[in-house]
Amino acid sequence: MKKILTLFAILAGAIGLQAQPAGGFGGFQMPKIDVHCSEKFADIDYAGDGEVYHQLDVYLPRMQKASYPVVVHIYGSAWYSNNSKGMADLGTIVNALLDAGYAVVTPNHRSSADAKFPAQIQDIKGVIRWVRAHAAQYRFDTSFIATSGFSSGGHLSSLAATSGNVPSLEGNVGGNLEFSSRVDAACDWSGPVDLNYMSCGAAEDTWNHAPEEAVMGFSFKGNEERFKALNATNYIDPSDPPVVIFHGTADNVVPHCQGSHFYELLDQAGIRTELYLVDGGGHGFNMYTEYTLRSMTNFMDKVRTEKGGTFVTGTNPVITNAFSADPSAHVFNGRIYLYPSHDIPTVKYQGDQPWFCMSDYHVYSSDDLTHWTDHGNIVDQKDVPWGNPTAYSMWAPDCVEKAGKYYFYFPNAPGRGRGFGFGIGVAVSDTPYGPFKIHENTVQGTGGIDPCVFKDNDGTIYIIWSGMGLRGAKLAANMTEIEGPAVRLDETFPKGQTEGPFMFRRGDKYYLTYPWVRLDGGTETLCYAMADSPLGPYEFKGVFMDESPTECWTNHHSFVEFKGQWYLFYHHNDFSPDFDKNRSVRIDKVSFREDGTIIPVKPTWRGVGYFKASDELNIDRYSECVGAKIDFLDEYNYFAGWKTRFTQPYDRVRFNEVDFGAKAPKSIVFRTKGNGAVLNVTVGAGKPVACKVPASADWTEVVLPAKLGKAVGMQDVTVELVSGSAEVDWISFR
Ligand code: FUB
Repeated sequence: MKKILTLFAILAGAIGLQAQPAGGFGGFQMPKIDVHCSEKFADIDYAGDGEVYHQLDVYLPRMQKASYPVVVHIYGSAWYSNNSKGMADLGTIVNALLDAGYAVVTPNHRSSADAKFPAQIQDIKGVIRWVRAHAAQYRFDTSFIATSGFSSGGHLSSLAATSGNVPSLEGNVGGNLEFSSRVDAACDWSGPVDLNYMSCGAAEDTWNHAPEEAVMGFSFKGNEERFKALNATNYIDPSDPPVVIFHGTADNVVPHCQGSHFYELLDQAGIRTELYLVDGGGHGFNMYTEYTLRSMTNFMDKVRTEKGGTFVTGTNPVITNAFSADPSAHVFNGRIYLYPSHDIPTVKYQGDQPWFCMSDYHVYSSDDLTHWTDHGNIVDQKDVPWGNPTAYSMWAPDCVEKAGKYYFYFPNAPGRGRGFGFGIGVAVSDTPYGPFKIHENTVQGTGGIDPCVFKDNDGTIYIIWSGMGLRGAKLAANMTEIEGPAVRLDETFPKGQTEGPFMFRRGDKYYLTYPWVRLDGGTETLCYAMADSPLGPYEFKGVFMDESPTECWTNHHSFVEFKGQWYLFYHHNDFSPDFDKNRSVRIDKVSFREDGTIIPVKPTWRGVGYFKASDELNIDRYSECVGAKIDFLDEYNYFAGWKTRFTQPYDRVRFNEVDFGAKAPKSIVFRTKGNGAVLNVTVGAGKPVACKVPASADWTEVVLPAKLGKAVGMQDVTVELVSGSAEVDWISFR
């Protein structure tokens, strides 16, 4: 930190440092910023000592959730300010985090005039413990707490990450010592992380160390060893959490070698890290672009969701914890395993257009197509030996079992200097859900995108891909190369763009199914051809799913037979209506005619899941709708799902196949709001039950006694408006 920080040092000395705002440099903003929050809690005393330097603000996102993962964002000031929490980075870093669904905590901390190091990091650790201690009160989801910071805030954020197990830096600010001050991830914006390396490794240290001397309380020269205590790099060990680093190449306050140096040391220690050197970026200036801010939130999202989780969705779209596309579904050991690709908010552009952005794969599984487990990240672009670690091109994958091992095939952009276009890689595991070990080379003899791996009844495995047409070949016994020549499969098919092949067998017939754009344009349909042997010759049969009603340009699919029923997995862009490269997997039933041809499939909202009457029935995922309107529940969080708006008499939705079991329920529950309405609920062929739901400005659960006669067994449920108007999130029977 040289010129500007020196200036700060002089100013600070001149005007005294009682509650003095400084605000950071590029991150400095005037207080009148439109902060994208639903609620702000200001000036909370986290240490309980009444000092301004121990206050923090809490911002909750606009999106509605029961709890929010947390980022503690720390202002930059060369450690000179003790009161800049309301002034720095609000319109940039803080808003990006809030928009992505993170609660943001912005603390003050003691300045170098208030106290010497390690007081500053002890304050931050006190804040992290305070977050854990106050989770219920502020709706913090403490399964993920990260730090972020700019300049000296970047230093404190980085130090919080690397010093998770350093008792001498812990302190006891605010108490709460029964809670941990460890963080799950950290973000470093332009931070000085190794003050002994500010001359970037030059033989002579010519750096002006004034700010760090102020915070340490002694001069650098002659005390170089003692200064190491201040460095985030000093404490790196393999147990540290992931860190994402942003630094401008034109930073004349903190040299960008700090970012590269930190990245190298973290990487050597085996810590997940990403470095974004921003070309021409200064100390804050030109640093906060859509690309960098989204790279930060994508990194946080990735770390947070790496391990997966569980969720329930029996309707469409079926994957509700992330974007998902290109679904390849298989039954392994009696369970459905789903291998989709994973769209994320884009940082990638094709020309000027936002584009596919895909950096890893998750695998999902289910016993009933309703309760899903996300097994977490199985293959990541940073780990592919032959790939470009920042290509974001991990397109449609597939998986096949052979002799108790699972082979996962995926396309990716090759690393620089190794050719253009796509390569196809393979990773192997002892289970369908990993861990997968990535083979060091591409699958020899293939080249292109969208590998599909098909195992015939005799155990022979074929690989089919898209690369200047649809091609197929036998896979060699080693599963890492093809055996014999690749065969062009689609030469006789109608012209028009093709990709995404999926092959399956039913009886004695082989099906080659693929997305196809008709010659007169439009978005992708799904169509198919049939043959008597895997590598053809195939006869084109036609389209089995028309162009997407939501104008999602791509579609991509797989067929699987599960418990006696055939299913089609495919994708639309339900959770991203305005950007069709953030897609979502859907499932619908599929049937065949006697001659084996496919009966065209119409996309439904209802999907294929199994529901008991006592479940929350999202009737907005209807089987039939007349007049009623469907809207997103939360305009800031489409993943929250939808609601049904009943506004005119006779507005009606039907939700098929609900299991009422052996005993009729005694009441109907509505999650509803609006002006109040009478809604008729009909179960199967029973009599309509008139339900009077009261007016309510907020979402309320209303339990109404109901005589439901013979509402037993599998029944369809219809809800129809009689009078008034109401919004319904879900209904249920008790
Ligand atoms: O997901 C990226 C690409 O979009 C796939 O590889 C294609 O099949 C299309 O779905």
